[in-house]
Amino acid sequence: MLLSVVIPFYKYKNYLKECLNSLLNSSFHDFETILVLDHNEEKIEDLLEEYKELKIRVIENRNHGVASSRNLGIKYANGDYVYFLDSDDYVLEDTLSILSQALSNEDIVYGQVNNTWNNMANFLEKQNKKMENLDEEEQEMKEMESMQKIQDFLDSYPMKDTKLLAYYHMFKKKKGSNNITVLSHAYRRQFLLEQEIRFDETMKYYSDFPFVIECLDKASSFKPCLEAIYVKRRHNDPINYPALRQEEDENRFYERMKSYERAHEKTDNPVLSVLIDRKIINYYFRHFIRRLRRSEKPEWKNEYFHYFSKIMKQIPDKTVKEYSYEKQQMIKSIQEDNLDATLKKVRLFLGKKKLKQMTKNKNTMYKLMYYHVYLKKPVLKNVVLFETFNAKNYSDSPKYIYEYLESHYPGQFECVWALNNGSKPKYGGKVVKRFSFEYAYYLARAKYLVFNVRPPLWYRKREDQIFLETWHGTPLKRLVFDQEEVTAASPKYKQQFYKQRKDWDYLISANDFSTETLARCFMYEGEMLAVGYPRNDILYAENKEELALEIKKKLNIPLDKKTILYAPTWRDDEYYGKGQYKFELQLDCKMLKENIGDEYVLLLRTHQYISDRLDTTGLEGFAYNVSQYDDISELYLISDICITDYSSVFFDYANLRRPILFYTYDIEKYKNQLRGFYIDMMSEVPGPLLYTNEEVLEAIKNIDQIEEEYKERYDQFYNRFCHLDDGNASKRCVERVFFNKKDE
Ligand code: C2G
Repeated sequence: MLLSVVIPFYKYKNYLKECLNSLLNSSFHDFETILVLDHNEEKIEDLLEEYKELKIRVIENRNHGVASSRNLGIKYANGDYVYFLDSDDYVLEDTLSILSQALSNEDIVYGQVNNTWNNMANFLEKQNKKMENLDEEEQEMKEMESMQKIQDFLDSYPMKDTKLLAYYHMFKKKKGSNNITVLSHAYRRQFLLEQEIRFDETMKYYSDFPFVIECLDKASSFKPCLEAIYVKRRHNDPINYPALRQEEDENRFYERMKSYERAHEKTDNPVLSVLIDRKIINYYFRHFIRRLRRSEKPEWKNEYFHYFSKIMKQIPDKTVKEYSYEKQQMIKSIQEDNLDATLKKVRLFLGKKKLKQMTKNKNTMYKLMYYHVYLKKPVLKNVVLFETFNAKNYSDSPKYIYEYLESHYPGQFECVWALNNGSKPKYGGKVVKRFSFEYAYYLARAKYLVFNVRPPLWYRKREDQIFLETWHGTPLKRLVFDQEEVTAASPKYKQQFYKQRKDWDYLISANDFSTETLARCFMYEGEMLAVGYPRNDILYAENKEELALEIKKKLNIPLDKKTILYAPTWRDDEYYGKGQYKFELQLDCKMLKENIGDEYVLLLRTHQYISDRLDTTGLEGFAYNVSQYDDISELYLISDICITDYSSVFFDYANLRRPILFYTYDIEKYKNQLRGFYIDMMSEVPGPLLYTNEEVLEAIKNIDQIEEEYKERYDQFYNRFCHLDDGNASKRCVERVFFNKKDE
């Protein structure tokens, strides 16, 4: 047998499934799978059954820890080579096959790690997109640069052999990870056994480092196989499913130090020794000084500092001299165990760095003012800052809360709107541009903040501020902690959300379903305002016919025709860049115009994330692009039929009890790959799912029949999701938040 794949398993079965799946789909088969169960509480019999083709050998580990599990793997392996695979990572279809072709007699054949936050399907899709957008010239330049780096490295040492190249690759800094890893390489089993190389079982986090150093020291032959990609998956939910590297632990610091000491003990090789020292210095500049400066834990300035000082002291001057004068000075201070001097230099160093960053980007100067000036001034008692969809428009619940405040308590509050689209709030509220000095000022000093999405990440909640999060829809698509994969947002999304939601004093919920779902998927513990949606108050206005007429006139659309609103949502996987999503209209407007143009007009409304502009040439007098119109609630009022897909739009529109059609041409992909839903669209939504333009046309033509057909389901839906809305949600919300009144 050529290869033994050793998988230590501690927890998180879902990841393990993906890992085993990747082995099953491997194009190479001459390997054995050794699964070492380490203190496993999750039952995995079903997985063993599902992947029985892999003939997994299960070994129970009684000692615990990844180090001892891997050691057991070495002990029981039968293959010529041992390949370590963590249970939360995976290999690509051709990884093992490429690797196996490179295996001959070398002690170590080294592959390459690719870091990702995604599962295999999304990882591959992103890789494909990258390939599609690849600029060949740019790529060539990059390759040349990296070749040059290797050459420079090799030239800087007098010895010339394959070992040096292996050192280079193993020590190379990689985007997203700075650790030396045992992963992605194949180790000749006899080499490990003869040299008695094992993982240090007293270590929980950093046993890789000394292990790899010992291998590098003792191996007599190496071979590169960088095309054999190992995919290291980072956990996007460090709150509920932290990876080992994300776990908080008191012992982490000492263990890290121990790993440096052990690594040095394992080798006398001068090149390796220098490389280890550079790693230590790198840790000092990248992590240690920041902790030293900012951590509230006293250990960093006491025990940790003195301990690290001892380790730094052992680094020879020759290595220190490779660094800039300023860095050398900082290294010297810690080597002398001088805390005050170190702190002084560190403060200056980090301050300069920050200033450089700030001045490089003048646009962020307002943040400097926010932290250093505005936050230091007292909170302004009656000031309220409103923002919807990152200041993209004047709409949603904040608008209705604002208008209720202004109309019922005129002059009592100073209301400020963050708005970037030139809209003017009713009652003449003050407008500031998002991410301006004024914005930062109000963010720091307004007593009340009313937002329908999250505030900027740099926002710091003050004790006497009151934050009202209105959110922006009843959830249909899975959100935050209910989402296994986060494909659209930053990989740190869950972690950030966890922190940010602690700032919310109140969260609005539109119905009992949202109360339960939002509390769970946001892990929200603050007060839930189950008051209905302020943004839906207008749908219950007594003068809604009058209002509808005014809105139609404002939009310049025919008054004698019926109106269809098409309001789809965005797709997580179709984007140009951050927050800029693509949308290709799949609705055949031309065909609709020809068939129903005499009776209807069509309003096209893309989601606020969409940056594509719809083209309505040739559709004049029939299709109107209302994507830039501020408030979709007003559009609901003037629409006789609403067509949507997976947007929360239909939960609100149902308040009008008018017909809803679902144009769900990509439901399979959306449901399975992109998001997953909370309710069953097939059986629970208040209208038919339509997959083709012909079906949409037919449904419009037979809308009375559809209304009749879906009547019962519509009623059930209305009772479940619209039961709190009655036109007084703003009132209930304002009384609770601004006047501290509680419902009896
Ligand atoms: N919206 C709009 N026009 C569209 C789609 C949506 O104006 N074409 C507005 C509606 O007010 C809708 C809100 O944006 O309720 C949220 O849009 P969704 O399509 O539901 O998507 P998303 O922004 O991902 O929010 O809990 C709700 C979720 O957070 C969904």
